[in-house]
Amino acid sequence: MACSLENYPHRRRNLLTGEWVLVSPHRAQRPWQGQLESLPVATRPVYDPQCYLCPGNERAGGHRNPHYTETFVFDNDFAALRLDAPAAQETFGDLLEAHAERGLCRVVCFSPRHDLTLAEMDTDAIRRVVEVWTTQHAELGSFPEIRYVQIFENKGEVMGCSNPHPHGQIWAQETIPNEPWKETLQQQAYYNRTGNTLLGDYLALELRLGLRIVCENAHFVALVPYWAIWPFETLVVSRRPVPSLLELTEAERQGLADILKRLLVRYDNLFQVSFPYSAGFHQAPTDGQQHPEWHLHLHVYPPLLRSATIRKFMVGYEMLAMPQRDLTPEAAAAQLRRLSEIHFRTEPSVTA
Ligand code: H2U
Ligand code: ZN
Repeated sequence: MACSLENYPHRRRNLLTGEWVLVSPHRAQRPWQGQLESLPVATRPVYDPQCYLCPGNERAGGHRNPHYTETFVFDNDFAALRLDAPAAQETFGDLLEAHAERGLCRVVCFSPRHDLTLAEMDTDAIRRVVEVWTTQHAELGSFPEIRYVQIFENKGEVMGCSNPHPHGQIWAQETIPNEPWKETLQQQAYYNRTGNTLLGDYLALELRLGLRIVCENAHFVALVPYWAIWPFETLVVSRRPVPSLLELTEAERQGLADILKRLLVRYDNLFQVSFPYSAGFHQAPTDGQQHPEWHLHLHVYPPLLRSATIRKFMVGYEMLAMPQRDLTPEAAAAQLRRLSEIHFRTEPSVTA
């Protein structure tokens, strides 16, 4: 069953935030005379003496990286949040309000290899990154000041990533930020009403409909959400309703590495380019409360629309009114589903 509104402008509700997205399927064919953005597939050296993330190199703050061989985590030298901020606030009547925010920022190098991306690393190496995310989440979440841990990656210059060396970031802070806060409220309301997690029931429905599934394994499913905003946006959901990475079994952590590998290879294959995106986990707050309503998931927000050089811009209408998309989520899922899970840059000799 396809969406009964697929030929007409319509709006869809985002289950996780309660917000709406405008879908205009008939516009997908409109002519394009705008910017052609070039994203060359550059070949990079295995080690770059100028890179501040490569093993053994000096960083901007004067610290020197160890000669790490797998993953490496360090405190961000230009952290947006600090633990030593004073507990201060400022208000002007009920009009203006500000509060000091304490927190910590870390950088996670995924690999010593300057030339790889997560999509090009093997599943065992991705699994080690999953382990680091998990232990970092446990460590940062156990600080009494920290109520939310945001693990994310900006990949590609187009997403504002400053360095091609494969890495992600973790920002951990005193309050629950806007996006996970909206999701907390939506998930709580649903859980209180039904006793099930919102994403557990949503996933069961998507598996039954089969329209928006991209790939799956025994523990995780990658799908284009019904309410996707970005053209090829995906949501990776655990089959078992767990609040965070901390509750995953060993087999589930392996399953997460496997689904990431397969999804990211598909993305690279879509336009035969190292696919840019911002991605990150949403998990239960680390505020000392039980969060049975929370269901671990990963959002992947890639900007590309039609080719390696044509991206979706979130501008006028989106900035002023609401998110809007042309390509339907069902069409995007069908395109991603058709792709190979063998990376387009894999040399035949390497796979043999
Ligand atoms: P991006 O992934 O968005 O490019 O960020 C890389 C981070 O690395 C950025 O937050 C940090 C920047 O502050 N960084 C260091 O901590 N040390 C350095 O020597 C350079 C960059
Ligand atoms: Zn490097």
